[in-house]
Amino acid sequence: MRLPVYLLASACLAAPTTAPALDWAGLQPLAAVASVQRTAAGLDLICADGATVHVSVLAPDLIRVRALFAGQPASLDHSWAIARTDWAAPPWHFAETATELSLTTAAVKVVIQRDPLLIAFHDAVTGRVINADARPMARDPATGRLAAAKHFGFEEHFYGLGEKAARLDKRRGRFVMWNSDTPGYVEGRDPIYQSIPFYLGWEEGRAYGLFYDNTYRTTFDLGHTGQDYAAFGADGGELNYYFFAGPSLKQIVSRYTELTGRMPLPPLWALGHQQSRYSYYPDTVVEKVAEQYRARDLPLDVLYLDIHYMDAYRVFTWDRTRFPDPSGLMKRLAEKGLRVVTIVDPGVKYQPPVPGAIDPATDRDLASSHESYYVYNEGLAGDYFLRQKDGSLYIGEVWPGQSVFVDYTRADARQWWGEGHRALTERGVAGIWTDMNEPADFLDQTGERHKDIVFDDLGQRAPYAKHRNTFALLMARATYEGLEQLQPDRRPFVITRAGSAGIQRYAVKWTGDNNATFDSLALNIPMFASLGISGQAFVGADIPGFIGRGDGELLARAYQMATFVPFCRNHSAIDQYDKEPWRFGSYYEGIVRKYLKLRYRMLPFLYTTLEEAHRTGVPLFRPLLLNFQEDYNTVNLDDQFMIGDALLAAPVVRAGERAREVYFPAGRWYEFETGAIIRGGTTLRVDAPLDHMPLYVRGGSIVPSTIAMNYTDEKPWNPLRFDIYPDDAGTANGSLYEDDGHSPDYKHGAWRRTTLHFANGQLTLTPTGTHAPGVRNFAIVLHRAAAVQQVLVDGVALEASAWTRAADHSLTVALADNGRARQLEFR
Ligand code: MIG
Repeated sequence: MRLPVYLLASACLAAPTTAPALDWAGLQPLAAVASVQRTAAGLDLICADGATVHVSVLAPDLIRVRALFAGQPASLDHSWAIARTDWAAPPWHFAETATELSLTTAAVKVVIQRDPLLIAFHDAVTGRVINADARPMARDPATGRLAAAKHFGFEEHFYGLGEKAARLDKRRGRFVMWNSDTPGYVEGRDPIYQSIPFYLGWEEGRAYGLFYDNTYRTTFDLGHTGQDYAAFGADGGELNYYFFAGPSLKQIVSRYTELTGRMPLPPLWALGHQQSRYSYYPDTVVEKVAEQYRARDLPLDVLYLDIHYMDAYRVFTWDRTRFPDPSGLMKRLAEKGLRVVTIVDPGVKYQPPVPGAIDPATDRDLASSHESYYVYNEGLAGDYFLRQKDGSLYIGEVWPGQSVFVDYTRADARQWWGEGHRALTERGVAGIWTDMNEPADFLDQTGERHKDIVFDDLGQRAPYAKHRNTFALLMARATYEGLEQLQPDRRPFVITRAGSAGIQRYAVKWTGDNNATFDSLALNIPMFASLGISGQAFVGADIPGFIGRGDGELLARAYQMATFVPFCRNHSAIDQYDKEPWRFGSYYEGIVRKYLKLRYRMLPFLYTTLEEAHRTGVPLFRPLLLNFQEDYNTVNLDDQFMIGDALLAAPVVRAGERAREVYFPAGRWYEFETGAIIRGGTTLRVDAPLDHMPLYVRGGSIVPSTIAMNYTDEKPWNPLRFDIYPDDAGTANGSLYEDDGHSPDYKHGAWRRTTLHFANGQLTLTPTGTHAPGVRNFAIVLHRAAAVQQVLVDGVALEASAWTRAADHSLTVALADNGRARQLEFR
């Protein structure tokens, strides 16, 4: 019997790896500035050695620096990461002295020292140095290696870098970007699946961002090797970075996602609970899972089919024995309110046809493919597969055995791959799960065996070293664009493991093969928070963990945390114990049910914060620092998080723990379950029995919610509830975003936003937009309302029967939604 490969891989790769230090030997610094040319967008510095450095202004707070070293081969000024290139340079002015040049916008002053060539970014208003070169940028002419070094602040903290198995604050860390299949990773393992070369620096409350737009193997040394500098460098490509002047973290993330693109809105059901395992088959087992969910009154929106649904792992086929009638299966599941997401791996079985065999004209996905495999044949005919320098096909090994891979840098290959998903969508598949896209290869997980592969890359014939990290991005792009074409009336749902900068435009993210352990659960918080501030707002991890068995306690704690994690999916490895919510007995199942019901009640809030992330780039799952940027107590807070501006969760992430410390930033907080008030600016020890996750609402919030349900479109949001939690000044604000939940019409204005403002006992509720949610009621809940004697709606006093008081001192007013602005007064 063959051992599961991930176990083999984890056995030999389990030890945390240490990234190599940035090696300055052989690197030649840029020469001094010899002359400068002003362009519409900025400055071109010409160095004494013939190098040029382009400093361009994209926005007042966004500056691009691109160095082209002497003797460096010319390459297209093109990046697969960048979504926006049409920046209109805002006003800026230029000044020079004998030793310095400067370029000043409304936000930032870029000061360029001529000799040696050092760039410093100053706050244009205060003059404070935001960030400055510690050394001139450098390149090794022999190898093409590049490096840049910045001053490392004694009080500087670092964030971002996408998916890292590391804590929130990256200070003193060293990280490498090289997409890697790392099953069973633990804290410290580096690199893992994704490469997002974007970090944020924070010093005394003020932040900046830096995106090193380079997809080669890059290294970030954030004060690890020494405290002389924070450095970054790459094995090749260009020294090309974008500097975000800040000082607001939210503004930086917003700009970064303007540059690299924002997450399109996923369908509402993507926020529903999802169940997977490696693998559910045959179809009768899938239906049993569905039946159990409904019989047990456990919410579920999505079921996953892992690699065994395919015919011998051949992509875009179905195993006819296990799934004789996929369309029928999906129809029956749809009647239960369930959708199906199927896995799609990049490896295409290398299978030259048996002589004389021909592919059938129809139902090719269901036909026997043992003699001829249409996907291989078509790919070969189109010449879409990756080849090596000598022209031979690259043949690696993944689940189907010998396999070839697509060159997704080619538009025609992407189009073809996207179209291939028809085999799934026409049977009723609702979303696509792209796995193994680092790309994984059982023959070699390091990339060494692949180094002679050539990518078309807009005709540049670029090396593998440039494109390992873009592979998942471009495969996800092909998938997303394919789904858009196949189902123009629906929002694509694509989930990915690997990725690089810009991946959020095409796919949501789960954190791969985590462990069913408390350590792994604890790591989720800094990982999701870091992914969020690196542009990926829709993230989650396998619940309660992919590898290992876990137990009821872990399951309960994992679901408590996942209540407010965007992607909420239970999954388990092939040879592991089952992990569906009922597998550990009714006590734990009851806790899971309680929290899943809470999640569905909170859908209006989750969807509203999701839309905010789509529109602004600011993620829903947030480190406290993002909301309390000046609060030093949040710089390395790894075991609490916020959802949007309003909710603070402090899940238990340690076995056996039944109470924990919670840090409350300044202000008023409400305990979610009791409405009790907590004065912030302190750390408190709070009770956390196994059936309870400490959860709080920030005073000053208005939180939308609705009734519990078992799948997202089971019931309309009726009544729609708004909880008002006044701050110390008696004010509160909030909003609700709604649309049809599944079509792309939201892009063309088909939405409704209700804004709520509460002050001096008066609530105004103002809907805008064209989406019509239908007939329904509001339940308006004012917390700490013991003193209220009378409620007026649009100036008319309500009968006492129209409002109720609860033991937690809240007062609830029932009200029909008449589609118009409303005014409530609490006297
Ligand atoms: O080497 O498709 O991360 O979620 O169940 C294992 C089988 C390949 C890895 C994914 C995991 C999935 C599994 N895949």
